Amino acid sequence: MKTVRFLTMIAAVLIGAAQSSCNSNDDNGVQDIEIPGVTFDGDIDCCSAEEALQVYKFLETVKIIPALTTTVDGQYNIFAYTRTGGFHTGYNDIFFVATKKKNGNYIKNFDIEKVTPLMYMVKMDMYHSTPVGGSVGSFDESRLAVKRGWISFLMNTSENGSWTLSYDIAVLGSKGAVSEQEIEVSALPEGQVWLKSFKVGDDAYFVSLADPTDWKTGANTATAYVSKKSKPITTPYAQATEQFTIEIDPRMPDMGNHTSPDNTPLTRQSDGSYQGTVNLTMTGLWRIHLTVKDANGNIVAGGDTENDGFSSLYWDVTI
Ligand SMILES: [Cu+2]
Repeated sequence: MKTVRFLTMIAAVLIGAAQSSCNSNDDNGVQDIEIPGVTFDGDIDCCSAEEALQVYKFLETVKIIPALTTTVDGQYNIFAYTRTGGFHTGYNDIFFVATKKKNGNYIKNFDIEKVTPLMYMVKMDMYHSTPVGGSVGSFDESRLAVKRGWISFLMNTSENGSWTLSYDIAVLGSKGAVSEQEIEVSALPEGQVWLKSFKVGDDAYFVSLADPTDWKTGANTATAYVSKKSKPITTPYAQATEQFTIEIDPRMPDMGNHTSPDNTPLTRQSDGSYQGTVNLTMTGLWRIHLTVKDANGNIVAGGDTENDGFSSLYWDVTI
């Protein structure tokens, strides 16, 4: 009974905001409900109690985005989360969880597809999309019921324009969608610039730095994605198929542009991300100058000396 009660409590936590509970019959306001098929081995569509606990614990580290939650076929709840419960310019992880409406149990096999952010630009009276991760997959081995994707927003919401987000859902044979829900994209604080663009011939590329908020003094793994602007620009910008190398030169512009040792270039990994090591020797503003090379080692972007003698293509990260 303990496990069943625990899962029921998870359901109550997840659904609580959206649904008022009736027939509360204990002092926690948690209902004792029958959960068919749930035993100490868990739910066939989800997880063991331990796996469910891992998902539950993870969800305590993120915040729900109410506008992006929905119900499919009256049977399944789909919830979307980010770290902050909002979005900002540059790279954002977005997480999805599906539950059974009747008992709150997580569902392992569901698909989130066609994640489509769209910005309406008021003055130009036109729409454009932005870089989006290739596919929404399971977050990791211990949390298969959490799906993760990412969106890197080119611009923040302002009087110049606003964003909507849409996505399709397939869950246990049912299909649903979230359609053009308005979302707010805030600007990053001063000293944080995580998204830059460059051009190669007629093609525009975007280089998004992922989650530098986790960085500390010392060696950090830098993860980035290179995306290619779509034609038409209302199609989400997919990851570029070309292989680049991103060389980094971190400098502190407020401290005579001193650098740091032991940085390694970001190279393309099997999952399509780019990874390298950035070593930051102290706290403060770091301007990470970039030189992008193609597969043959030719410089295709950055690598100039137009910014105080350093590449004019750079990310800013303040730690
Ligand atoms: Cu825009």
